[in-house]
Parts: sequence; structure tokens; C-alpha cells
Amino acid sequence: MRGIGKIKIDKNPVKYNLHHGLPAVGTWMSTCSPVSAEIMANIGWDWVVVDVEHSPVGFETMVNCFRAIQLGGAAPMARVPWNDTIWIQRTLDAGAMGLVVPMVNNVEDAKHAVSNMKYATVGQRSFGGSRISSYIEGDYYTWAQENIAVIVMIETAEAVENAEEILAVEGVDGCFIGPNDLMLSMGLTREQTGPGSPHEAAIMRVLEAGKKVGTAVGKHCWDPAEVNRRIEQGFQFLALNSDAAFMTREARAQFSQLKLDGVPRGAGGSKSLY
Ligand code: 3PY
Ligand code: MG
Repeated sequence: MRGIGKIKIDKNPVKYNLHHGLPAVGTWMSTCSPVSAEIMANIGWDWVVVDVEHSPVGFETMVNCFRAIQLGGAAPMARVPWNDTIWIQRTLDAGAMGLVVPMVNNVEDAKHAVSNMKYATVGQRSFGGSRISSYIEGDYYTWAQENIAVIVMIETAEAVENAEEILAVEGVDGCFIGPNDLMLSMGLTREQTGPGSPHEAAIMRVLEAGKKVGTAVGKHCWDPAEVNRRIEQGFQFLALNSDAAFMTREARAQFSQLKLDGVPRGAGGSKSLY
């Protein structure tokens, strides 16, 4: 007997689901930790995104997160910092099976994202292979053209206006609504979001645009009830929280149950240092 066998990558389940009317549910990595990525990937998510836009993750740590996610059986993905040719090329070469591209506001931005993520003659991605080539049957080039998921972020009022045209761009596999940036761009406060608000109306407008042109729509959600509700509404690419948020919430919830009032504590647990 030799070795434990190699994990082979077949189709990208994210892309498959999005094109077959199915949800693809995942979470976000913000802690820059491959161990955390490994734990998360084993939970059962379809995908896990390493957030390169809003976490201080380094490039090599990102690669180690991809490895851990792949080993756990979820699709390794990343949110790149910008719709930038070099970032996108390097992140795909590092083994991402799909990218979430922030701030895609119009058709030109969407075409640029697709072009960055596809090899010629469809796009301008330069051929350098990929870390995951050896896990794929056949050649990586063909696999990548068919399987890498292109997810554009709709997170401004302008992008909502242009949602139908953006989602009709050939090669866009889905969109992901960033509720926070959308709120800011609409000049709203958090209290002005939620059921019945213009913010919710904008979210639903994107969903309708996606249904009209047949492209999957998704959103970042902060609680499981919302994910369940959004699936019923027809959203597909859904993120629940992030590793940092899960850790913070659970730590706060457990910490708040401690009976520490009146118990003498060191500087770490009090404001006595300041
Ligand atoms: C936002 O809410 O703006 C996001 O980017 C969430 O991922
Ligand atoms: Mg955002």
C-alpha cells in the first residue's frame, strides 16, 4: 500500500450550483489563519472565501488558507482587494477556484473582471499554470475556463442602477451584494436599513435583475435566519458571517455568562492600566 491517495478536483461546485438554480453557501475568512480555514472548511460550507480586501492576510498565508480549505472539502475562493489584473492573475495562479471582485459598478467593470479571470481568446489572463493544476484531470487551462467562478460585487447605488446590464455580461457567474458599502453609498445609517427600507428595496431590485437575465444573486448575511430567508427568496451565493465574527460572538456570549463582578482581576481584564 502506498500513500493515502490524492484529493482530485472535479467540477467547481460553486459554479455548478449557481448555473443550476441551487444555493452555494459559504463563509468568510478574516483572521488570516490556515488553522482557522481548516476548521471552517470542515463545517460543511460549499465554499470559503479568504478576504484579501479587508484583512491583513499575506499572500503566502492566503495560499496556505487555500490548501486548508481544499483539504476540508470546500471550494477555496478569495475576495481580491480590487478589480485589478495583477491581483486577480496572482490569486488565481495561487489556487483560487473563484473570486469575488469588489465594487463592480457598471458593464465596463464587469467586462474587465471577466477578462482578468479568463485566458485568451475570451480574456487577458496570462498563462502561468496554477498551484492546483496537479489536482485536476486534464489540463488546467480548459478546467479554469469552464470552472472558475466570476462573482462581481454589487455594493453601490450606481451598481444597483446598472444591475441588469452587469448581470447580463457574458462570463459573470453571479453577483454578491455588499450590504454595508451599499448602505454607505446610499447615505443611510444602519437604523435606516432592514425590512421596508430603500436599502432592502435596492437588494430586492438586484435579485429581480438577476432573475430576469438568469444570473445568480447573493449577499453577505449576518445570521442563519437571514440565509434561510434569502434562499427562499431565490438568492444563491450566500455568505454567513466570517470566522472573526463567529469567534467574537461566541466569545462575547460565553464571557458575558461569567460571574466576575467584584472578583479581583489583573490589568488584562480591567481598565486599570489606563
Ligand atoms: C459589504 O457589506 O460592503 C461587504 O463588502 C460585505 O462583504
Ligand atoms: Mg464591501
